[in-house]
Amino acid sequence: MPVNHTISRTHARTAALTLAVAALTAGAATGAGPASARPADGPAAAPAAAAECSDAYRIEQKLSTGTTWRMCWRYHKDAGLVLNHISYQPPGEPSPIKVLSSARLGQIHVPYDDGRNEYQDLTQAGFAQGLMNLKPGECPGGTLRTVKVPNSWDPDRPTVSGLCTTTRARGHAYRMQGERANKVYQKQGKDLLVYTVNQVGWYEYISEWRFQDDGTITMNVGATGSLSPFDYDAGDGRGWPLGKGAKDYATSHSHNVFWRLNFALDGSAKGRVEQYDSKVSPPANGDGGPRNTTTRTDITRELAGDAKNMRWWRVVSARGKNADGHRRSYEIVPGPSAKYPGRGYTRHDVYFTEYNKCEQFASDNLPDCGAGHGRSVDKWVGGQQLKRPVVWVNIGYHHIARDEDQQPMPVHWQGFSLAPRDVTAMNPLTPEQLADQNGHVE
Ligand SMILES: [Cu+2]
Repeated sequence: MPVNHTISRTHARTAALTLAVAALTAGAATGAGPASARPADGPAAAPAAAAECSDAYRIEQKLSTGTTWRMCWRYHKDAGLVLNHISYQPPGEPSPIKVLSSARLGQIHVPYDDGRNEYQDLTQAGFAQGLMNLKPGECPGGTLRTVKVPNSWDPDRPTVSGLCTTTRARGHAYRMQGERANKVYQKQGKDLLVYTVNQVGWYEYISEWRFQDDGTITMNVGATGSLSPFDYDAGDGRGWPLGKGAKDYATSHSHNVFWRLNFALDGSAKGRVEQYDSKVSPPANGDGGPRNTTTRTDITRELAGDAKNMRWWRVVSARGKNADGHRRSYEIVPGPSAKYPGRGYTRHDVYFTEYNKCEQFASDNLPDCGAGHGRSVDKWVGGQQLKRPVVWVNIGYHHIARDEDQQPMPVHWQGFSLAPRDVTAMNPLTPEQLADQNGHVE
């Protein structure tokens, strides 16, 4: 949130809004504007599950490939968009499979390299209040919903047309040459996208949730808008020169984004966490090739985890198995991350904490949780037994500005995925002709 703290928030926002409007106009003039939107779809069909929310707060999308995603949404005064009761129903699955009870951002921490500014965008800088109105062209082919912003600072805009749900082609879901040369099995994947744009100072964050027809969920935050005009002092004598010559130095900074996930696989908040590590050993005495040994560690107590080569985690259902008799699980697949060692809470890539209603934000936690209860996620890893694990994922991006960042700043993305592991017995998009190819195939 690169806005100088001596500048009033209102002033900064108005100025940034003007820039954003200018940017959209420029985009349209060069033919780079988004495609025009279709009329909104009619009301969604009644959900198979009990109504966990009213129609206005329900998102239900059957993708053209046959997979249906269902969820409820609400808008939190600090966290912004919250997705609840998320379920996945691939073709052939008789009922929705519950995945997450809640998913949202947990914080965006923005420290500047010169040590002079450090922002907590969700809890101190008005991230949720900065929800932006979207035009239909910014939600191509989709539906824009009206969001009531709780405790709106601006009485003139208590509601914002700010939530887009739409679908997008992903390219190949799979391709396979059949037994006969003239037979190719291929499918083009489709995704449901759910996103908002939130302005914080001069920046605009696109919070995107992507629900794929193969069960993968990908969450990304994209930062765009513009660099703050007040951060060209490069107070530490470094930064990167933007503009002619070497006069204006943009101060480098990090965006450390946290997501907070409450799993509810098969409808149960209980779940096991497992960590897998693989170790490659060199060939022994010229006998064969290198060997790779994978070991599982059960994470039974709260953990601050560090990503590592050939390490991964999964959350395993306490209740459900797929048709092969294997426990359903979701694997955490982190995207590229520049881990920022400057604060205790940014030192680890993933945190598994036992559910505590009071623990809401990864840093600068807002509720008063009582004396001695820390205010950031690193303090909540206290050795408690994990029965109802909450997963916090931290993905960092070190932003050293470049000439191309003006103007507007191209979107830079950071995020991670949740990949289904044994949620279904086979590829959920398997064509009928290959449905018997499960396990060893002769
Ligand atoms: Cu940045």
